[in-house]
Amino acid sequence: MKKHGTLEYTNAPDVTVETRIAAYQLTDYLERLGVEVIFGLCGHTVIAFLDALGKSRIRFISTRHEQIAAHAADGYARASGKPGVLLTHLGPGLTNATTGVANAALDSVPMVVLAGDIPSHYYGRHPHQEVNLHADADQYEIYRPFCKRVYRVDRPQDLPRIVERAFHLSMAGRPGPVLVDIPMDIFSADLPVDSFSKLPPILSRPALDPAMAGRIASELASARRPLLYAGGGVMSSRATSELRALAEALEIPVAHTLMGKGCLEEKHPLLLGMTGFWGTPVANAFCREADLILAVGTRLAEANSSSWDPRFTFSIPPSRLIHIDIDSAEIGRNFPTEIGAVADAKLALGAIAEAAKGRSGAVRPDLRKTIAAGRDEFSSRWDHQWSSDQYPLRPERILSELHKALPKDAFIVTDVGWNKNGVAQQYPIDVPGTFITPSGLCTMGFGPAAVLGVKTAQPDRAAVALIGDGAFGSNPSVVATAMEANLPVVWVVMDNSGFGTIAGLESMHYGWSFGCMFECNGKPYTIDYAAIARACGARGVLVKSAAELGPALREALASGVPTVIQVPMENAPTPTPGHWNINDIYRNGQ
Ligand SMILES: Cc1ncc(C[n+]2csc(CCOP(=O)(O)OP(=O)(O)O)c2C)c(N)n1
Repeated sequence: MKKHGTLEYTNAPDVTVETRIAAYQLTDYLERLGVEVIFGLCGHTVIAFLDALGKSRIRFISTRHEQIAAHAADGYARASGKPGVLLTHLGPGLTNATTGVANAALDSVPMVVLAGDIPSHYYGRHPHQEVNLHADADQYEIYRPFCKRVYRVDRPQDLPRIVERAFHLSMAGRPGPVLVDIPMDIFSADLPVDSFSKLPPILSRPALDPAMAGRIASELASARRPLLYAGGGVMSSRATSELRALAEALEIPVAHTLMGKGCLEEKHPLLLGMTGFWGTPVANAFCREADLILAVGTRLAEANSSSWDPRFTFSIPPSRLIHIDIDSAEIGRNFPTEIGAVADAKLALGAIAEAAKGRSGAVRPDLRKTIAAGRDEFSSRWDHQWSSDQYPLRPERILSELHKALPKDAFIVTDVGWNKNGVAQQYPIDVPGTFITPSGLCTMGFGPAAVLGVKTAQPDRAAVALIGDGAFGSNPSVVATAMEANLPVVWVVMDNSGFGTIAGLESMHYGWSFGCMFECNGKPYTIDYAAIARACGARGVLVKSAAELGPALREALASGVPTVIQVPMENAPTPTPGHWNINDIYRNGQ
């Protein structure tokens, strides 16, 4: 017979063990794993867990929409190096979070999603809020295409093992999200007190074997125009000093992807900049003309590779490609690859840099001068705009004021639109890891929410979200969350009264921006986002001249209060030195 707090096993009926409710054991375990914070939103399926969470040392940051919680968990993971943890209710709670979890997946960000589900004894009866049109208790399948693993916990005794696996898998190999779908009765089940005893293993990352490191170093040393190409894997494995050591040992220029920005400090004489559609001409030209490219921690994705069109960024062959990535599936997908290696970027670059010691690379006496001239030529096209006084502001003036006002180690979190493209192309990032941006899924709505997680992870450093009005308008409740969680972040809203980037694209091809601008009764529709912030109890500033922006930023950073700075801005496009195949697809029928 079952007594309170004890459990009799059917296979060992004589043994009575001391038990404790699973939810309390789970939060104890999460504490032991070092979980400091969980982002999420409540529902009847998770309040048993919330009760335990509220009595634990773990912070719970409650958002007004699950997508915000997911992006915040993502931002937390990027800024802390630890898995982000997300809590959702079943059905609409879980589906609301999909975009944020998929965004983390496409950027290889570790995350554990704990989702409530229907009571397990109601499997097959299609209870309240269940997704069940193709199978019973099926909601976890929604996450399959973008999670490394989706678990549904069918028995209480499986919960400890599955949670341990989820944390392990989220970090192992290529990081990413793992779903643990928990029927609500399992939170309330009794489990023997020592159920959560197994911790995830300390992981050794895969290294590059010394023979291969030597071979790659020798190939780089004997190439005439070698190039290093750094992706997000270089940043997430904290491999920037190894990258620099290799580049300097053999005097090799470095280009990078969107997520690789920050791999070398901006003034480094071997830094070319970002490649691709929104990249820089000099980075694209060096990539095209390289005889050997060592690509590390990148999937050579479309935007960074100018839709793989050999006329613009990579021309492989005749360039030869060596590709190192933690995920074997990425190697050889888009370009013929001479050598592929599955390894951690830090260990691999460290080993190649070590093997390069004592060797010398191709003699290119003018290399640094050519790079500097290429960078200067490109920046001369727009750097005069950095001091433009025009109102509504030029976007470049917004970057210049940010650069003057922000400490070097401040986080700059972008969304999609001019903010992402402009920062990646034109804004100096000197401290690795301070540029946080959505790359793979490119989710509008990421920036305003991710900055909350970044600030949670790094409360002593400034965190600014540079975002469009489209993104901010999609979920302004981030301000309420920042107030409740006491997160003094700054949102700089680049306000062009529309989905500006897409408006510009449509206008370029079709001569108008139908469906892309904010309008009311045929007139431009502008929202007072600063007033929304004030209504939430936060600070809200509407900038009325270019000169006001700098002081507004400094006051916001000093205030210790969440602040929205709304900056009316011209919808000027970012230069596009590369190519994007979509521009070959559009056809104007009239
Ligand atoms: C969730 C989502 N919906 C749609 C898009 C397509 N999209 C890309 S950029 C963009 C416009 C963003 O507008 P805004 O935030 O105002 O920035 P701006 O382009 O004006 O700089 C849109 C809608 C997207 N990336 N994500």
